[in-house]
Amino acid sequence: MASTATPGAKTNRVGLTVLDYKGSKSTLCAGCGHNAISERIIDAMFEMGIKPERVIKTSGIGCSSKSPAYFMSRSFSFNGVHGRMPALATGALLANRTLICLGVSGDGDTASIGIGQFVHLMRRNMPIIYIIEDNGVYGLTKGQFSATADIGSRLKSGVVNELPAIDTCALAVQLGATFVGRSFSGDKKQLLTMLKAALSHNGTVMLDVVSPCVTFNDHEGSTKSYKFMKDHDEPITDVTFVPSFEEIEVDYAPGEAFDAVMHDGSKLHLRKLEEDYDPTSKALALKRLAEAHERNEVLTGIFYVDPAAQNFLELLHVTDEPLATLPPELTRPPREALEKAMEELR
Ligand SMILES: Cc1ncc(C[n+]2csc(CCOP(=O)(O)OP(=O)(O)O)c2C)c(N)n1
Ligand code: SF4
Ligand SMILES: [Mg+2]
Repeated sequence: MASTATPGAKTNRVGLTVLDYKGSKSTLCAGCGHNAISERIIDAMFEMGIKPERVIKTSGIGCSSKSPAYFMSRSFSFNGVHGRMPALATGALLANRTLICLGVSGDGDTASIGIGQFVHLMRRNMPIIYIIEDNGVYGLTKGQFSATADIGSRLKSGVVNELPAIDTCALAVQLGATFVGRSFSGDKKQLLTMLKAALSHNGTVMLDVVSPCVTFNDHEGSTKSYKFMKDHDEPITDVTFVPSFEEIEVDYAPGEAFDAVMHDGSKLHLRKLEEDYDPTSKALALKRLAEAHERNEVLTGIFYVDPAAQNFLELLHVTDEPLATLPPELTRPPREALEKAMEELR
């Protein structure tokens, strides 16, 4: 579909303007971190020149899960049952492997009701970009603690969370996701770069994005507030990403950098802010995440990446031609084949 935007506006490599990536007007609260994430998704898709019609947006239930309505109206979208987005996304990708799947979830949707689906998605290395818009509460149902709320965190009412948080990044690394990072909705540059790199990855990308809920969890005593993130954000890697269609020289500092060539030829450059940090080591990623919790820091950046791992569709030898568009004679066995099979069972 051609661009519908004003003539003369800046276009990307597929001839679309940023307006072609917009969605409906947001009904979320003004200042909600989820709105900023939607904006970064629009920018990343536009800058990467992704055709909106190639994208399927999947989500569960929550303010976060409503947000796909507010970007990329021209894409496919399925707002499913609470915590069941992984099953939806898996089905869509199995039916049509040419789609780019962007899964948007919340910390409640993922780490509470959806934890069972989440863990199995992570261990399959399904090619999906899974974003948790993480505010530590169930925003849509008026701000109860979720399972990512930090121990000691306090609600406005004074209630203190006495349970330890589930670290979705540590879980994803341990279970087999091949691109795992954390960012902050208020860090435009880092989040945009991570989203662009995610679009070149051939496997599960799990991004936990701290996204303050201004209505229920942005006060003193919350560990998911704008102020807390400004004071405790500790980047572990500085991310630079050069898409395959851009020939830009990046000045790499030898010994302090990690470079990964993604499957489409794009380059992911991680400047390691700690000299001995190796983003290909699961053990190191888990150790640093655990240490960060002890130090009350929120570690951000890409913690773990494996650009060469086989994804789930490759493992299953799914046909190159999408199952959804294969002709019936290839997907439906003829009557004789069925009769022969029945005969063999007699
Ligand atoms: C099966 C089911 N159980 C419970 C609910 C109620 N419910 C709606 S949204 C939600 C939690 C949303 O929290 P989160 O995923 O963190 O999204 P946020 O609103 O914070 O962005 C709950 C428990 C529901 N809709 N369906
Ligand atoms: S209630 Fe919280 S999470 Fe929901 S839209 Fe408002 S600020 Fe965002
Ligand atoms: Mg939430």
